[in-house]
Amino acid sequence: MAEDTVFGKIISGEIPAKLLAETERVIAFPDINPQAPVHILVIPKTTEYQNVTELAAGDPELLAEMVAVAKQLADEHANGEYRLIFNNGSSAGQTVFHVHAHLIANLEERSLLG
Ligand code: DGP
Repeated sequence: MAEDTVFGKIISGEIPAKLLAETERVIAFPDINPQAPVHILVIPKTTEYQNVTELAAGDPELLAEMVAVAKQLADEHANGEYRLIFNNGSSAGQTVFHVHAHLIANLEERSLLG
């Protein structure tokens, strides 16, 4: 379980986040520390899965729903092309142990960030 993470607090409303998409089982909001002009986190509402390996084994349809939400956001906020990153484990850069996809797009505008 991934109950006590910052994303659990966003789901419960304890920590505010600007929702960019919401389905019955998924929400998306901007990453607090964006690495690209479009950098959105797509997460399931359930706290059951710590990483994408667990999610893919336990609920592949929910993983597919996250990808569908990411695609919809890439259509809305970029040109439909996107990078989807799942960090799995602390040595791979994971800091929040509630499965999440980093949706990154509009990379050609990176230079605008300075
Ligand atoms: P990862 O390193 O893959 O576990 O990514 C966690 C991401 O979560 C990181 O890019 C920063 C983001 N993040 C952490 N805390 C918050 C928060 O309170 N709000 C938002 N919007 N993003 C957060």
